[in-house]
Amino acid sequence: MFTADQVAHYNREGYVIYRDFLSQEELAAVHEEMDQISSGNTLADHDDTRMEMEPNQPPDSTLVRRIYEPCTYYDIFRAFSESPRLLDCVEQLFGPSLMFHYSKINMKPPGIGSPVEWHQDLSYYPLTNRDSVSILFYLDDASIENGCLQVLPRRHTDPLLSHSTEGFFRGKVTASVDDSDAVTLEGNAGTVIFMSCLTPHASMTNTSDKARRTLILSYRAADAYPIHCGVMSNLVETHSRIVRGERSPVARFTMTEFPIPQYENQIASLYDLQERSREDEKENG
Ligand SMILES: O=C(O)CCC(=O)C(=O)O
Repeated sequence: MFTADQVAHYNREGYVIYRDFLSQEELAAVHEEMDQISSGNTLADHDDTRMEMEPNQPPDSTLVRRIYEPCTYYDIFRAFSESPRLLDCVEQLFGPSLMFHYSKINMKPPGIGSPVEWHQDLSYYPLTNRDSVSILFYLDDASIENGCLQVLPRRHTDPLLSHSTEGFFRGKVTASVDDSDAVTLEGNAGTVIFMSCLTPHASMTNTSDKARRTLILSYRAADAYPIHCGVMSNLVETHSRIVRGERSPVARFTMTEFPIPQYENQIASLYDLQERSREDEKENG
């Protein structure tokens, strides 16, 4: 459970840190499962329905960038997504009826791990209200050098920032970002960060020789319904399920308008969208 101060911090700042949430035993079990999932996959030959590889490595190299939807495909993570200890915290934020939304593991391997530019998660999946949280579990010690999370505090009550140019979704904030008050969230393995879906966040390339793996789970209030905007909604909703309380008979609206992400070519991951956008910016000066 959160303390009252932690809940107040989340509501005021748009994020809160919970240190030592995971035990050493839980971390060891999760590490073993991740090793098994990744094993045998190379850039040239991998299961692209389950994972994305780091692109800048030789074809026979094995660095995974992201594991897709672990809480759908692997029992250990699914059990985790339904653990009362975790849901008690989410209930303190959004009340008794909760939907699990999606999950992923970002691997940020040593020396190469891709950067993540400033973005707000809600830009990817329009909802009728803002009661959605992204929960990041550090599975390794996370520092500036290996690309820990950075957040912009107290922006989660503002309108959503633009993530599009020329009518197309770029997967990152496209206006200039004032990051002078960015907070760097270093933490030991086992630390968990609860972050509003509207809190802008980013992380740098992993320049160290240490991995920075992070499990990310998203939940929302049961009355935060998805606004349907094509294939992407279908993809993300495949994984959603009620994990506590009841389905809501009504959708609660707190937004009068919501920008719909339009994909230029085909649906792409955050990494691909941001990479493409960086290349376009270079080409166009
Ligand atoms: O892995 C990270 O550092 C941040 C990831 C993130 O923001 C995302 O995958 O949406």
